Amino acid sequence: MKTQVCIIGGGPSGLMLSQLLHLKGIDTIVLEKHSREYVLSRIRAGVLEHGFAELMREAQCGERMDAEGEIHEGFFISHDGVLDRVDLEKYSGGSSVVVYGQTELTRDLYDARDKMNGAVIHNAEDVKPHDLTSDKPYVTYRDGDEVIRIDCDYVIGADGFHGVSRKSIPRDVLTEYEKVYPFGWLGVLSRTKPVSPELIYAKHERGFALCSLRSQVLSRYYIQVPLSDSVEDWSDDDFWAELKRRLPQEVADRMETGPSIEKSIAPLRSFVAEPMRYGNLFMAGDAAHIVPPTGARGLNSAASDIYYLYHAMVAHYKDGDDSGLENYSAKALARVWKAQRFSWWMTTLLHTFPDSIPYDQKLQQTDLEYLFSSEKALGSLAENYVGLPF
Ligand code: RFL
Ligand code: PHB
Repeated sequence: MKTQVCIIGGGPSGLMLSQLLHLKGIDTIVLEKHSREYVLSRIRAGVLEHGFAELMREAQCGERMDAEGEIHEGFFISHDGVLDRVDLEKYSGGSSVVVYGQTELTRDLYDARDKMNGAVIHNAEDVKPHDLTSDKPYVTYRDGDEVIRIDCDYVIGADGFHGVSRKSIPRDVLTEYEKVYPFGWLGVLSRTKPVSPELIYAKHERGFALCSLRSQVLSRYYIQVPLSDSVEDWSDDDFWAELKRRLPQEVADRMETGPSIEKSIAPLRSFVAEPMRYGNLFMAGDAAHIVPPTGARGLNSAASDIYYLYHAMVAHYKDGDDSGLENYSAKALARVWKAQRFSWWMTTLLHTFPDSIPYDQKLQQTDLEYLFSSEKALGSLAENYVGLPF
C-alpha cells in the first residue's frame, strides 16, 4: 500500500489529524492496534479547551459536541470546608471550556472518517516504522500471518504513551523527562445526577477528589488513592463514602450515589520526550508527552501538536514550504512545557503528598490563600485552564 502520511494510533490525535488532512486532499492511512469497541470503551478526558473545540469544528466534527457538550464558564475549588469559585470567563477575558467526553469525541471522529471513506485499519498487529531517516520511510503491520507494508512520505506517531513510535527512536537521540507521583486516581462513572453543575476540585487532608460529569445524567468522580491500591480494594460503597468525606458537608449531603458503570485507577505521571521529530517521524499527543489529569491538559496538549502538524503538512504539500515541519518540534514543545508546568502546579496545590513536611503543607495553604486573594493569580489559573493560544 501507499499513502502520503501513515498515522500510527487511532486515538483522538491520530483520527483528528487524518480527518483534517483528508479535508485538504492529503492522503492518510491510520493504523490502530485495538478494535474500535476497545478504543471507545476507554473512559478518559472530559474537559476540552476552546482551541480543541475549534479544531473539532474545523475537522467538520463539531456538530454533536456543540449540541450535546456543555459550556462551562467556571469551576470550584473546595478546601477547608468551603467552596471557592474560579470564574473562568471573567478571569480569562471571555473564554470557557466544553465538557464533552473523549469517548463521544472519538466516536464523532470515527463517524467522520467513515463518511469520507477514510482508511482506518483496526487490530493492526506488530506495527513497525522503518527507514525513518530516509526519504522513503515505510511502516509494516501484521494481519494474521500476512505482513503488510505501507510506503509513505511521513510517519506520525500518535500511538499514546505505550506506543511503538517513540521506542523506534534511538535512545541517544531522545531525551526523556519524567516525574512519577506517589499516588493515582480512582475514577468512577455512574448514571447519577452530577452533584454540581460545575466541576469541583477538592483539596482535603485525606486526599484530593474531583467531581466531574459527562452530562446531567452521567457523573464522573475521582479520588486520590495510594499506588498500592487496586480497583478490587474499592467497593462502590467504600468509594462513595470516601468521596463524601473529602467534600464540604453541604455537597456531600446532596450527593446522589448509584452503582458504578466503570471503575479504574490511573497512575499520575508527567513525561516529555524531546525532540518530537526524528527524520520523517513526527510524534504527537500522549506518544511524546503526558501530564497528570489535574489541569485537564492531556488531550488539549495533543490538540496543539495536531494543529501545528496539520498546518505544517498543508504548507509542505500545497506550497512546498517546509518551515512548519522544520520548526514543529520546537514550537510544539514550547507549549507542551507550559501545560506541564500548569499540571504540575495544580497537582502540587491540591493533592496530599505522603512524604510532605509541615513546611510543604504551609506553602500549599499559602498558595491557595494567595490564589483567592489575587485577581492576577486567578487570571493565571484561568488562562492556563482554558488553554494558552496555539
Ligand atoms: P491515546 O488516546 O492513548 O491514543 C493512542 C492510540 O494508539 C493506539 N496504539 C497503537 N496503534 C498501533 N500500533 C501500536 N503499537 C499502538 N500502541 C498504541 C492505542 O490503542 C490508542 O488507540 O493518545 P492520543 O490520541 O494522543 O490522545 C491523548 C488523550 O487520550 C489523553 O491525553 C487524555 O485522555 C488525557 N486526559 C485528559 N485530557 C484532557 O485534555 N482533559 C481531561 O479532562 C482529561 N482527563 C485524561 C483525563 C486521562 C486520564 N487517564 C486515564 C490517563 C482523565 C483520565 C483519568
Ligand atoms: C474528567 O471529567 O474525566 C476530568 C475532568 C477534569 C480533569 C480531569 C478529568 O481535570
